[in-house]
Amino acid sequence: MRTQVAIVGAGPAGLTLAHLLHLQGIESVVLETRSRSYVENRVRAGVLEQPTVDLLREVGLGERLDREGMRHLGTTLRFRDRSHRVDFVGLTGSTITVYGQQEVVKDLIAARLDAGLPVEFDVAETAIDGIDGDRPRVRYRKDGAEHVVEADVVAGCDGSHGVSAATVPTHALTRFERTYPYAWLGILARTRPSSEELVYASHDAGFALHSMRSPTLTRQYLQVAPDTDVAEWPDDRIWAELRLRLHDEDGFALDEGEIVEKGVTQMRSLVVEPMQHGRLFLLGDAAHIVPPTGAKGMNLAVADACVLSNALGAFYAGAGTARLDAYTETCLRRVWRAEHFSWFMTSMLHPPPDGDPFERRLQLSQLDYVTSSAPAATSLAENYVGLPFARHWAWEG
Ligand code: RFL
Ligand code: PHB
Repeated sequence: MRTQVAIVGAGPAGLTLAHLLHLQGIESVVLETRSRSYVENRVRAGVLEQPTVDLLREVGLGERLDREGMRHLGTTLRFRDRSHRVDFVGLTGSTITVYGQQEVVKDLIAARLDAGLPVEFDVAETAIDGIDGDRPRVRYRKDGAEHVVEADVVAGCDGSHGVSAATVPTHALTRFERTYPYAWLGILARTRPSSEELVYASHDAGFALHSMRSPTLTRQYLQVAPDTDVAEWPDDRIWAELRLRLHDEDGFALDEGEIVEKGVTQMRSLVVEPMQHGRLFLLGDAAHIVPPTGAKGMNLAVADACVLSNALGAFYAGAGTARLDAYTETCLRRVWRAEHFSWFMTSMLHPPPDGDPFERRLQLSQLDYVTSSAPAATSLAENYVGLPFARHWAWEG
């Protein structure tokens, strides 16, 4: 099989890229190890930045997002039992939209299938070769048969455990990495949200986040030890800990309901540089990981897809490889800003597991500052709602 762009992975990065390429008349093949129903039901991120929402609308994916997405004008930071609102609209003029990642993925898959373009689900043994030449290939197995896709370019959108980054010779990539001494226990619960906006709580007993997916479904997280086994967390213990950590002196009342999903997520920061090698480009979690506290991961994946599709648009329009050559540099500016913001939010909100009182006082001072100083609050809000991403479509000349 021959195509222009072979895309490995059907998460937000790969599916957004395929959609943006199609709009520019560029052909692609999308290969995904999991089934369609698995990727459409995988519970992950929930916050879309303003620039992500703007892009999705601009490329015809705004209809259900505008109907079902929950637009939030601000968020609450809670510490020392007091709530402090960060007014995104007042400080920046922008908002965020709560809309599950799997809903974005469903919309992207539907758009692709509606255009009569397939996604190859359930592929196995994906392997990439020839990235140093101008005819890279992706091999895979499906239904017992071997397949080969030959392309001009391979887009590695296969997340943090994929094969793409591992295809690049180790001496050609540098990894910048940090792990944190805690993890998140996440739940989905059938109950109405207890607050109109997200609540980030930094309690001495640990961090907690109250979030949501719909008017009847909440998504909530607790800081736990990295080696936590969910079996140690029966429902009663989870609700007791959420009540303790989310408490505020104004009487925040936490609604409880059936917990329909529980999982532990490790907290990690990682960037690989460069984000390209020969004809292979890395996007999204394949190139960088952020801890979820800044709600940036899915947004970065969409931003990378936007940059690469713009560069490929210029390349196929005969403008040469300058934009492709600049892919890493263009993406990394935004990536490192999001890495810093995610690290900053994470470090400010999670009390140190070793109980270090000096560090805890620094955190409380920083929380006090970002909720009482307008310039500090504006900086937090500007990063949270998302900085604009550069885009330039081939069709705009
Ligand atoms: P994905 O979504 O992991 O997609 C990669 C896809 O590649 C497939 N794959 C392969 N396919 C073919 N061949 C192979 N060899 C393959 N190996 C893997 C996988 O099956 C998968 O379908 O990466 P992508 O597209 O880069 O998207 C990144 C986002 O998924 C991720 O950054 C976010 O979910 C992170 N994240 C959040 N991001 C936000 O923007 N806002 C949030 O509020 C937010 N909250 C979160 C999060 C991630 C979390 N977890 C579970 C890690 C909250 C949590 C708890
Ligand atoms: C979520 O709703 O899953 C969510 C919200 C905000 C975050 C992380 C996750 O910072």
